[in-house]
Amino acid sequence: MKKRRPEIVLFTGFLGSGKTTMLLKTIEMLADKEKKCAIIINEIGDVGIDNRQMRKLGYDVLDLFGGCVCCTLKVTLEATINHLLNEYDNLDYILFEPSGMADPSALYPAITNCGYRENEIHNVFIFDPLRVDLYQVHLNQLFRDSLNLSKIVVINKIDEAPPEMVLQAREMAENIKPGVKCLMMNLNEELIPEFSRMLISGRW
Ligand SMILES: Nc1nc2c(ncn2[C@@H]2O[C@H](COP(=O)(O)OP(=O)(O)OP(=O)(O)O)[C@@H](O)[C@H]2O)c(=O)[nH]1
Ligand SMILES: [Mg+2]
Repeated sequence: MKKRRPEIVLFTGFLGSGKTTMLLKTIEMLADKEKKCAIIINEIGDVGIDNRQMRKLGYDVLDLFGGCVCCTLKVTLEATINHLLNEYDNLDYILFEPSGMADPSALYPAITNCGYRENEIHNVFIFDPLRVDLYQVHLNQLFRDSLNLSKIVVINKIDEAPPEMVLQAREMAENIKPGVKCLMMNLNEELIPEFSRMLISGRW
């Protein structure tokens, strides 16, 4: 009997916001819970993903990394997701980090073409509070569009950003999307339990 489809989680956010850091923390947490993950990554930034790092995360994840599961998007996203769905019947999660320059809405058709409904796409928007000015001015439209598609906002770098900037980031998100769930995190530490619970339970 075929298992249900893997959950699909997108880590969106602008260049350098913390997508890869969050993704690595997430794999680590999921590997601890013996979940099987595939990663699709668009671009390797300054925090690279390599097999050595993966080896630390335990055999199950490493096993998947032996193949082509950690792909750059040489082929289209749609083909990559279909490949994962066809080749692996034991995947629990597909984690995807698009490029920080990508408009997330452009990615949705590829995912829905693979049989996911739009509301099944768990889009986590990573909002670096040190960049509020940039988002307010130059990237405002992209910010609005990204935020509107996201299921939750992670305001990270709370160890570096002064509290007033964190608050400003939160207010900015809430102004655009009233009621949006904002989780504050220092991604150099553990993910906060609330996020882990959402991911594991599938209730976002
Ligand atoms: N202090 C601190 N640094 C963070 C946090 N989150 C991410 N960083 C740092 O921010 C920098 C960029 O993080 P990445 O995870 O590479 O960001 P990205 O969004 O993947 O970047 P691109 O893929 O290049 O767009 C790295 O030096 C991270 O260590 C955080 O919560 N606190
Ligand atoms: Mg990255």
